Amino acid sequence: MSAERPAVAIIMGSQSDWETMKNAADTLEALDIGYEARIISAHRTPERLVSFATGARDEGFKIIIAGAGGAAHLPGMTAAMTPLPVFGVPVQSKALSGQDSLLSIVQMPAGIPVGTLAIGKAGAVNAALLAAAVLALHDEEIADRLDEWRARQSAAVANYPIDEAP
Ligand code: RP5
Repeated sequence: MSAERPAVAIIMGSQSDWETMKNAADTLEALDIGYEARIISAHRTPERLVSFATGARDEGFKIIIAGAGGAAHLPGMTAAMTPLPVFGVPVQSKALSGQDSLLSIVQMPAGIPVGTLAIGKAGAVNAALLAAAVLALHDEEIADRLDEWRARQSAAVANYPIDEAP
C-alpha cells in the first residue's frame, strides 16, 4: 500500500462483510492504491455513519466503496451525505442470496447516485477496479498499473480448454 493518504475508503456494515470486501482491499493493494477499511453500520452505528460521510472528503478520501447486505442502506445513506463518488457492493445475504442487498443498493431514486456492482466477490473486485479507473484519469502511474493488471489478466486466459480433474 502507498504511504500517501488513502484515496479510497472501504466501508462495510458488519465484520461479517469483510470476507467479501477484503476482495476490494486485495485488488487495491495489487494496484498499489491506498485504502482504509472501516466498519460503519447505517442502523447499528448511525452516528458513526454521519460523522464519516460528512467528513470523508475533508479526510482526503476521493472514492468510497460501501458494502452491505440485506436491507443495505449504507451505500445510499453515505452517498446522501457526501459529494464523493460511492460504489455499492451488495453482500451475499444468507436469506435471499444477496438479491435483497442488490435491490436495496441499486434502486436509488433519482438525485443521489450509487454506482452499483455485482453481488459478492465479483462486485467487490470490480468496485476496486472502477475506483482505480476513476483515479487513473488524473494519475498516470495508476493508469499504467491498471493497464498492466488487465494485460496480466488477459495473458492468464488459456486459448483452449482442458479437462479438469473431477
Ligand atoms: C448488514 O447486515 C451488514 O452489511 C451485513 O451484511 C448484514 C448482517 O450483519 P451481521 O448480522 O452479520 O452483523 O448490516
